[in-house]
Amino acid sequence: MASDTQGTGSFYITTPIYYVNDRPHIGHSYCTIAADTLARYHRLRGASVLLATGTDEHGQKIARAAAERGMSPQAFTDEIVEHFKLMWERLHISHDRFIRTSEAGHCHAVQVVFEKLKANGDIYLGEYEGWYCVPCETYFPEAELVEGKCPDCGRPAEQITQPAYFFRTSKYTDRLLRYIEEHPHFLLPEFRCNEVLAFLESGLRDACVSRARTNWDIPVLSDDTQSIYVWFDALINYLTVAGYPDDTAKLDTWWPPQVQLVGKDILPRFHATLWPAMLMALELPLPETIFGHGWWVTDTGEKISKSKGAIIDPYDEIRTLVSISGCTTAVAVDAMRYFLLREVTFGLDGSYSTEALLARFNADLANDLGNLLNRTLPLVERYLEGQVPEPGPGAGGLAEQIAAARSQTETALEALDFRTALEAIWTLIAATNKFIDTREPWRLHKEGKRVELAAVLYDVLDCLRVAAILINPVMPMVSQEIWSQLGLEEQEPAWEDCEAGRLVAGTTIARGEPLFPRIDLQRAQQRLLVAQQAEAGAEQEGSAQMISFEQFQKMDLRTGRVLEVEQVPGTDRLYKMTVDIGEQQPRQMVAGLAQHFSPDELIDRMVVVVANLEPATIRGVESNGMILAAGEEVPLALVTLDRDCEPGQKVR
Ligand code: ME8
Repeated sequence: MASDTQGTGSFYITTPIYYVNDRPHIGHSYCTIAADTLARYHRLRGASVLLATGTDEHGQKIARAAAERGMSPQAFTDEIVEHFKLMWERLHISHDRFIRTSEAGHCHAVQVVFEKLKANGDIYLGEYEGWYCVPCETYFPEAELVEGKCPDCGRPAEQITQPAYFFRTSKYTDRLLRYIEEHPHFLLPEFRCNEVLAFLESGLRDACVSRARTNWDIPVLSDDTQSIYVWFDALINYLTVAGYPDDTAKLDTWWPPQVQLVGKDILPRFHATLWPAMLMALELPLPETIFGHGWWVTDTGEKISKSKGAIIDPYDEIRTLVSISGCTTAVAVDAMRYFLLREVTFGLDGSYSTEALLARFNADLANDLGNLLNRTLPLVERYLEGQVPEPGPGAGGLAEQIAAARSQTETALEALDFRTALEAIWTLIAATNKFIDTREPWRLHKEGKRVELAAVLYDVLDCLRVAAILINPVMPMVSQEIWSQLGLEEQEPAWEDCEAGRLVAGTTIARGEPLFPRIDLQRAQQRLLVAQQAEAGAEQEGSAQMISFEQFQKMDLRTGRVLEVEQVPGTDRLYKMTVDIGEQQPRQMVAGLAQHFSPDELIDRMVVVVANLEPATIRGVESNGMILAAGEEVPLALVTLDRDCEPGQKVR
């Protein structure tokens, strides 16, 4: 369970540090929004919070990406880092620290850890023989490859043999197993913990933690032939942020982290094994909870990741929401934050679609929360001169619902179950809407029941106030907006005020524009469709010069022997040719070679033929394939073969 600081302690929470080989997408944003939500929750409860995120900048993958752009790795990472910083600003991420692994202080920390473990024998020199996946920056034993390919990303792994340093992960297997069993909240969710246990029970192999010296990794201080493996370097960022190794006072305050959020992809191999083993070797306490969240895929089931290309930019989605609904950007950002945390149970995979975002916007935000605010404030203006009334003797009708929503939200957030937390808050919102329906304040007004009317509207406003606090960690801007519409601008929201009856009578409300304009879903869907079609068209145009490997593979190129050549009657340019391409019958083809090649130059020549070109009738003669020749306007040279081979061979 994520430690409950009860407003007194410190709360250190981390996200993974993201690779900078490309721009941030919805997957990174998901994890960072979840971390931000917990950070905001604990701040509201009065804890001192350290929310850290950042970028993982070393390694061959980054060096290659930089080289492809003709840039130095430093210049390249400097540029990409800005995309991450901008994205976090746009998504209202309240990080206290953005760490880059290229910072001098971090390089120092990594070198200190390495030398320390080398000195105590936990790091030793050996020989690495095996397979390495460059895009994943991961070493694999042969047995783990899938048909010679990386088991994670499916791309070919490279075989390498080199002297390298190893970390004695194996030595810590049993201790780690025991630790996990004794600390049920160490690895969450539970089903992922079981996966890790299974992984551990097969025994840990020592981890290779260095490679031949490169110019874009942290050098091993005591051996100038070696650089430190990027994962070893990256994991230490969590220590650097907390002041390791020199700022011991800071380290005392912040170490260990209460919560470390990571994607399920980097849990078993790194955060649940290598990382705790490194901490054990350093004799440092382990994090309280490491949570492996699930994966977002597109609604066509494609993984959303930088290395695979199917990228969803959350800010593009936010802009779409603004243009379709007419809400403000700040509200749309919060709607996206809400959607990501509400749509899927944290820990499980989810499929992303704009339609689902719009549907949630309408159902939960416009119809439930927005409607509650929009129907209540005008009643207060109309019947109560825009002032919060006295609670009155009949008040407190929603006190139980408020208490339940608060305690359920707390329990759920402590367990990192954002979805259940939001469901609890929405139960309160629904109950309040229903309360209005059944108490009918308009009727009370008509019947002149002023005290009762005041009591009902007080309860509703009080619930809105509590809801604004409860949603604050997930939707800080919307919370603030509701807060000021309730006239509470002068007051700081605090978690402890999630209690019925704390709204001060006499407060003047300040009704504003509706926050969540309702979307016409049918029209929106049509707009999305048109936009998608336009995008697909643009993509097609843009890629006219390029074909994918799959497209290339669709071409059936084969060797052929020219058997017969004769002029197509009535033309200067065309030959009717028969070509043996290894099939039972030779093929007939029409080719524009007549002005540049005599029949004798062609007969018996080996040529290359496109065998699966659609049949065509040219000047009345059927043509079943095309003979390749060089030359843009006129055929200058035939594509022939430099060695003898049989007709019908595949050309690739
Ligand atoms: O692994 N759905 O960095 P990375 C949900 N640098 N979350 C996703 C996601 C998706 N489709 N795609 C990415 C690295 N993520 C290392 C980490 S930490 C010491 C080093 C999130 O840029 C998810 O949290 O590949 C995942 O763990 C993280 O981004 C990996 O980002």
